Amino acid sequence: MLILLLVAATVEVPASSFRMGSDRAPDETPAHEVSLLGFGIDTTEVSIGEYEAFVAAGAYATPAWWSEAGRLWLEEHPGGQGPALRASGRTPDHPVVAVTWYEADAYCRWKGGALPTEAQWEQAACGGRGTRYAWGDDETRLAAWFTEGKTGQLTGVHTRAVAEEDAGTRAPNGLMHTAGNVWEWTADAYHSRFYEDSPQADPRNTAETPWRTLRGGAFDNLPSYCTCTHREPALPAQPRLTAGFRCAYPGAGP
Ligand SMILES: [Ca+2]
Repeated sequence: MLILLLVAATVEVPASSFRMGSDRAPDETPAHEVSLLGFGIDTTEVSIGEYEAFVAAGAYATPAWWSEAGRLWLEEHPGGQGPALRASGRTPDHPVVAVTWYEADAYCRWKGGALPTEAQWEQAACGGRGTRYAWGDDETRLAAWFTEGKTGQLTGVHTRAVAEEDAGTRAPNGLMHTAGNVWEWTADAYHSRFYEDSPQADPRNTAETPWRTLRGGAFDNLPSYCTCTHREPALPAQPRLTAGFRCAYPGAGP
């Protein structure tokens, strides 16, 4: 008898309020109350196989699936970084990397969703429990899970498969690899002082800044980069070997 270990495709996050941010870093302050409509979010990071299915469906030849800014980017980069760099020697069940914000955004549109806002990502990962990580505050779980890297020097793309069980680092709602593995693009423009006057309901920073926000840290980062609240600015057109994404969906999911 074949027994399959199934990972639910999406996690449903009901309408909720939670305390966003922290007092640990200037761009995470002030911690503030935020309310969100219910949404669905991918349980795992998007895998190489999932992304290449998007490519095979005509991603780079179908401008209608892209944002206006994405279409401008697409004209200059008709194939993205290519499948070899996106895979970087790994099997298709590992998280896709080397995709720009524009590509991640287009993929999520194609799936019927969008990149999660920073608030959605933070709520889904830590649920306003006030802990540093999805599972609590114990950094050693992260150290046990990521045995390579942690030097700040990128020596290779040392990810784990997106659905590989991870020694107690899942969020209580089932979300996987919010801490580490790969950074995850969010919908928000990055501004270090956004929390000082951000909207209380379903916030998303749409300001014209050069930056977008990455969340969650990657395989080569120290645990302090992998907390639920850490915010990392990144240029949307810059592909990184340490960054991927997951998608969010209106309502309960796709
Ligand atoms: Ca991650």
